[in-house]
Amino acid sequence: MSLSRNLTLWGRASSANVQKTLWALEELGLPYEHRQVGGSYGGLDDPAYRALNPNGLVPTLQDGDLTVWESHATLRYLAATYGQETLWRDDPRQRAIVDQWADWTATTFQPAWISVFWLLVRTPPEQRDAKAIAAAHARTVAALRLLDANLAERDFLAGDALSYADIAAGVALYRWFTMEIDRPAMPGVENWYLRLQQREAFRKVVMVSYAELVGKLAF
Ligand SMILES: N[C@@H](CCC(=O)N[C@@H](CS)C(=O)NCC(=O)O)C(=O)O
Repeated sequence: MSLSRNLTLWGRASSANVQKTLWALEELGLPYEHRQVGGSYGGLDDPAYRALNPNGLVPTLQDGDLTVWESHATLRYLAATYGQETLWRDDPRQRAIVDQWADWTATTFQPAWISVFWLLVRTPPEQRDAKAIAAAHARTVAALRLLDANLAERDFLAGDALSYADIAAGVALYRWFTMEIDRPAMPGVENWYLRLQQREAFRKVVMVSYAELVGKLAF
């Protein structure tokens, strides 16, 4: 396997999906160049960016002559290439569980919590829809209860060590625990959040202000 270690990450640091890739890069101690695009930085419609990512969103990761987009694909790539002893799981039976939580995050958990964030934080107060917020909040709590039950049995989503599934799902936590919402007690999730806060990469990348997103529906 060639380890080119010529990494460039494209995407604004305030994006939850970009934070996944950033967290993995930091967790693995990899050197990388960070190019802020998207949001108020713009640039996603530039032909040069579209040539890298025809989907026109962030993040996009380059490693030498490889370009990959979709945040979870970037996580899997970084984990498989640089995190064999840490974020990756070689045993297909263990990896199946990591993938289960990562894919569930993409299809179920993230759409729920991101909806709460959009409806509550990104939507200006006068445009907020209380019924829609309540419905998204209920979906998020239901998803968190699955995480909570799983985390009652183990320290991290797929066992006793961090995997890329914890990164995929864990980027939600700072926002969940700082939004003005009801939070039913969930000791498994709360202890997981405390455990993640002990990691420098999590504090640096995820526990950052989202003030620039408040009341902004434009991107
Ligand atoms: N499924 C994609 C979603 C990417 C996505 O929705 N990115 C958002 C930011 S979180 C984006 O690019 N928004 C436009 C912008 O930031 O200007 C992934 O996981 O990478």
